[in-house]
Amino acid sequence: MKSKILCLAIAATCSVASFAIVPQPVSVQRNDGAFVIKPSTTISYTDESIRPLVVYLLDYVPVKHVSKAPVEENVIAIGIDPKLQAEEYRLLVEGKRIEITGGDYGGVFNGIQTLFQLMPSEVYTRSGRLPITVSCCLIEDRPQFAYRGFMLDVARTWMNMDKVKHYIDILSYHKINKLHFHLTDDEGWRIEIKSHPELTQIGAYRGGSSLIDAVYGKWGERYGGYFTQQQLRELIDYARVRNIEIIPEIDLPGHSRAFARIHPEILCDNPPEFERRNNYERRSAWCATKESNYELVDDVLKEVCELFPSKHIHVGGDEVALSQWKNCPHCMAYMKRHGYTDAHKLEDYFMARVEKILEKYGKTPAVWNEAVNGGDLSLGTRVHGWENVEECIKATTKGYETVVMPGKYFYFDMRQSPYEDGHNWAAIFDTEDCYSFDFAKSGFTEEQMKKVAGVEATFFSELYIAHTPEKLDYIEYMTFPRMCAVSEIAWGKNGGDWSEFYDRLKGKHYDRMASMDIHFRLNPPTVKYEDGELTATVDDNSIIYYAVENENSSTRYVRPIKTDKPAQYVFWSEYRTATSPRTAVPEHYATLKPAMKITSSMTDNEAVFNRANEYRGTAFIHEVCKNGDWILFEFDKPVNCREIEFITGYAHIPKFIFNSGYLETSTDGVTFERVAVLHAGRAKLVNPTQIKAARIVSTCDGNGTYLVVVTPPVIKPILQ
Ligand code: TNX
Repeated sequence: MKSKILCLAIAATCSVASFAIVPQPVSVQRNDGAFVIKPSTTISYTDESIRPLVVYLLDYVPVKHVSKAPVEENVIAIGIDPKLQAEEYRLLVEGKRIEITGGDYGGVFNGIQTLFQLMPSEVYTRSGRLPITVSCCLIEDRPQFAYRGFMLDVARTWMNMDKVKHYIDILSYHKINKLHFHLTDDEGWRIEIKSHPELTQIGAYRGGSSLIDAVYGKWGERYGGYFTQQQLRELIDYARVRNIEIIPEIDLPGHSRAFARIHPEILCDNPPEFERRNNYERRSAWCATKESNYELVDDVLKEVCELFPSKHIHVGGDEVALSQWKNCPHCMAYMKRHGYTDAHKLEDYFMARVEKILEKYGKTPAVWNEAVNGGDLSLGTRVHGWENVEECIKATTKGYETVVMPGKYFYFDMRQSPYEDGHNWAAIFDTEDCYSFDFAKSGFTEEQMKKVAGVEATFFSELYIAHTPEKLDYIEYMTFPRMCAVSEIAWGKNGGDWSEFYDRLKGKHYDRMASMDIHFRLNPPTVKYEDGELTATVDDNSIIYYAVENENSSTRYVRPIKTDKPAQYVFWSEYRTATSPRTAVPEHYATLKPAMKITSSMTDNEAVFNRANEYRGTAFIHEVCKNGDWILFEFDKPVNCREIEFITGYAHIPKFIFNSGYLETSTDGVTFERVAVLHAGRAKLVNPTQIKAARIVSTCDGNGTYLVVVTPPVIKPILQ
């Protein structure tokens, strides 16, 4: 007799966990028995519009037969039922057949993704192995939000076609349906504009002979790339098959330094001292009042609108440096004529002109939240609320369709624990923090929720230009599994139960992600020191390794380590394609703060260094470094330690550094000896003795930015 276990997704202790589907479906009923997909199985379809999904499915499940006529048995039947909602689906697995019925194309696609998650994870490797056994079940499912997005910043870190396609694949496996494509920014222009080939000829490359400043250690080398319109069409089609709409972004009127290096005439007519410092062009915004600027914007947007089928075109509107407009005679005169006292009004004016251009080409703007501060944009505009929750709520209250993406939960360029690389301006947050996002607890009312289009996660990549060459797997480490959490929120989970979700993640989804070839992040091991023994544990199936600090080794951890110096051990774990950050007992991170004084050839203003001298934080030197510039650290008493690291730039943000240079030290404060070259703006000495002074010397002219940051040296005590 067949026993049926009714199992709604909300019930905690049912067999849903054994399917461990991400994002979790609305309802799952598990039945006895299984369907076996064999080479002889047929894929049948009802409707020409879903024919691309047959081709898609065959790539993962290469059965021998396809039929447009109905087939009764040994079949995977896909079809559309208009009674279901957009993107809704019903997946029925019985002993004789599998049936996927979607409300539309997207619904069928979503059903196929859920079917994949009922299979062994190898399905994602497309190795073509059959038979595949699928447990019988009935899954009925639909998304809460029509907008489930991810933003990829290819302007700062160049990614080629294969990488973007890989991203489209892995996002679509998580039922993400919008790719916000950040194509232009200060550091690069990545979209071919046929009427202005110079934009990509020059703007797509940094360094070497390019007008675009190199960033971080690639001075002599011209590097980068761009998408031709033909390639973009290919990506649009590739994404469309996978139920993803690509929404391009041309960031205006700020974040336009790359454009302005090629067309300086777009900038305001600022006084010369305002424009440049040591050859560094400070201005990045289009002048709001030059009429010719709107013609240029029109040239660009015309081609963008022709190319991309999306109704919305993202036109930026974030972080406009208003000081440029406030110091421009034309902008000031315009403000005076119109009685404006606030320069934000000029942004409203600029964006309203852009909206008119889009309208002409049948499109609607999407913008970052600052662009609707004044409220001149029409209510058809879609707002991306990024600064914080309040800005999202404000936009919904004004009546704008809003994509909720406050940095605190959705910005994956934020580091995930204190000692990892990455920004921290919004928060330091990991997958668990991300999963805790809750609309109601964040203050959204029911009325405001009606204006929420959905959620979006981002990866802004300006920090990862730092890695040589651009380390794309680092982006995956930053993105997954946080993206899995966002996929659940986007699908409908609100303030979900972390431990239930984490069980699904590590139970099955880690294997899926590994088979998807995602280089994701694991939680770090928990490290404890008790009774002379160091132990490390993990809460997943990963393998633990350890190393003695500053030794180039890696040993598998199998049993507690007896030691009287626990602080020198660092631990991490690995699982297939995934890795955790390194971690250690708290004493490992303890530092000494001996009295010292910092001076530099770049400034004689001692106050600049006060914070750093007292180890309360960083010092900002508002100069561009030149070859031979130095920063001198003088200690009141000679320092002995097990490790000392001298750092230019922020410790966890590889920018504002001496791009190249060396470190010299002195035991008497008078004679110096060169002891190390800078790597990534820093140099570390192990077991140094009697350091009375140290000097970092630049061998580069400029660092691609307008300042140098000095972080106090990190000094680790000798272990007793
Ligand atoms: C703010 S988000 C920006 C980006 C940066 C990001 C870094 C937004 C609209 N502007 O230009 O890359 O912070 O987290």
